[in-house]
Amino acid sequence: MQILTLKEVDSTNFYAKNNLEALSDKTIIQALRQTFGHGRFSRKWIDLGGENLYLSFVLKPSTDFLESYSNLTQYLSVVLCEVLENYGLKPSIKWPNDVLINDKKIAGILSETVMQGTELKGLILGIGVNLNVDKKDIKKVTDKVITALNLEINEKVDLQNFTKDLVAKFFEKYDEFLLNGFRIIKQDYLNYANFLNENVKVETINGTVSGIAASITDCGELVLKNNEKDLVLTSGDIFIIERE
Ligand code: BT5
Repeated sequence: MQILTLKEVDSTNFYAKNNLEALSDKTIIQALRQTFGHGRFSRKWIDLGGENLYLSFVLKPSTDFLESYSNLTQYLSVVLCEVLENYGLKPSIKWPNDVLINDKKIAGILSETVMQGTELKGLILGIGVNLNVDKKDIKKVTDKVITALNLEINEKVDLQNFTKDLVAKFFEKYDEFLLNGFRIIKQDYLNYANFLNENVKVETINGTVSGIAASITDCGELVLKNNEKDLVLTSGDIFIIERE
């Protein structure tokens, strides 16, 4: 495992994709600044200063696509919650993989798959975590209530130590996770889940659906009860949790 640190880059995910051939399995690309960070569906990941975490795991597990690869974002969200707990916090997960502190978003995870025909060339698993943000810059993210680790614990966070802990914890159970899939982290994931039994609205590629978030399957899918029908959602985005 190797960490490659860049002073500034458009996006660590772009860098990893553009240099994929030359990068070996389990390389980490970390940037101190990111000028064009992105999330899912072309959304932006905003750089809130140089002491935050922006990195991508370059993973080249095999040329076939295993089901567990599509749950790596959920695996990483559990790993991140465990690291945040060491700072005395109570993190939660909003399906599928947003990590929140007191309902405020502190991190984002983005997985991108590089295929050549039917052959898997690699998986790029990007993560951004707000570690040290000036209070006045929090409002730079206008469409969401967000937070940063330093604001939650009232002290500066050491970027290097945080990175080391996150990366070490990620690789602790990574090989086991690839072999066994979501079911080995399901209980941990459920312990962090903040949406079960709530009324939720989920944006999917086929439109918005709503219902009660009833459960999570052994594959990490969300089961939504909607007029007595069960909808099983494999991708999407909870954007509203309607608490009574
Ligand atoms: C994500 O997308 O949350 C995944 C973000 C992944 C960022 C990392 S940074 C390293 C690597 N390189 C990249 O280019 N990307 C990855 P999504 O679920 O689509 O959420 C995006 C939304 O998060 C935005 O629309 C904003 O509402 C919010 N957001 C943007 N910047 C944020 C920040 N710094 N902190 C908290 N929320 C933010």
